[in-house]
Amino acid sequence: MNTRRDLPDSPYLAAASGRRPHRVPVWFMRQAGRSLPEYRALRAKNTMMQACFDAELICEITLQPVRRHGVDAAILFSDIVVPLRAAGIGLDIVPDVGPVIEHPIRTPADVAGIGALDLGEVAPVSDAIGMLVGALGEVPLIGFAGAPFTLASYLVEGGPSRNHEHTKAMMLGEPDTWHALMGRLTDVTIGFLRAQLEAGVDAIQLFDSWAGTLSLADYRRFVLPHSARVFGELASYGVPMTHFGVGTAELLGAMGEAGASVVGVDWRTSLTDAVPRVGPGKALQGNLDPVVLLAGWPAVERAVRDVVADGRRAVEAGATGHVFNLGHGVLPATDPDIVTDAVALVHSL
Ligand code: 1CP
Repeated sequence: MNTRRDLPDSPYLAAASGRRPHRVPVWFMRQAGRSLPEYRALRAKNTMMQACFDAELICEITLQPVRRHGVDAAILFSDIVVPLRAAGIGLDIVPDVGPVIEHPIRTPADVAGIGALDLGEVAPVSDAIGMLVGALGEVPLIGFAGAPFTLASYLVEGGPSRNHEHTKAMMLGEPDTWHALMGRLTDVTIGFLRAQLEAGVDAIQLFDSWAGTLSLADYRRFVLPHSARVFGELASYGVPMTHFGVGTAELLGAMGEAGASVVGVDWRTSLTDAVPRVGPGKALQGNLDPVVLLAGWPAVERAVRDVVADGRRAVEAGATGHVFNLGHGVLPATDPDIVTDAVALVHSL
């Protein structure tokens, strides 16, 4: 029941698939969420987990930033831990903290206890996607999942972490347990993305937010084969696939090799410098520092113009396209009007 739409005029889909867009496409990671008063109003009446498993709420929250900002893509409202919950793992998303895991995964027995993704549990996500492709008109919908490493970091640590010490201890000290865990998480990620693709998303993004904590050698040995399996198994859908991480300047080449068509770049690396790192045949997405949006309009205007100009140079240098975005997500304290103005500025350039 693959219902994917044909959206030939979408600037996002054009830039992400190596065609020439009629304007620079822009969307923002975490464009839905706490920066929006209309989101906070809905969340006051529902927990994050209730919202993530309710088709009407998923649909409404996904549409909020599209209505308000006029962005060139919607991103499905969900969270990277939603498929883990749907695989039977006890967890919650705690306000102002993030995902918290009831029983951190530390031993081979813990790993063996991780079940498969229950597709029935994520039916509200599929239902929401069906509603969204109707409601969005010409605006494409990006589906997403967490990459195996970033999911593993939450499961092994038990929650958000600065140094990922338990995660790296398992990875380096018990490689068999590590690869078994990554194998199971890869299956869960593929299952969740496949469900979204079958329901009609127009593109996907794999968030490996915390991969930048790894050396290139460790990334290649312990992470890349698993993330490459995600892209390999989903390539036949023929949709743009973005691979994103933070602090990944040294990993950009390997992240491109994993098989995505678009590689996310954070603000630490210029888009032009990213081109030879990422290698030929890839589009770039990024890379405004999210903190700039808190610095007042003159600073925002300057930085937006710089990123658009850098994106043009990157395309001249061989990138197959540029999708304007932040280098990481919109911060909750961001004034939504600044975001709307930034979108309009990108479109005017
Ligand atoms: O209290 C609240 O209202 C919840 C805040 C919130 C929201 C709005 C969380 C908790 N997750 C989300 C939605 C979400 N998460 C989206 C869809 C919204 C959009 O982008 O417009 C997406 C794509 C994510 C993905 C996500 N969740 C990532 C990868 C992207 C990134 O920002 O790096 C990660 C690492 C998470 C975990 C997570 N969930 C929530 C928080 C606060 C966190 C981060 C915790 C940490 O710092 O480790």
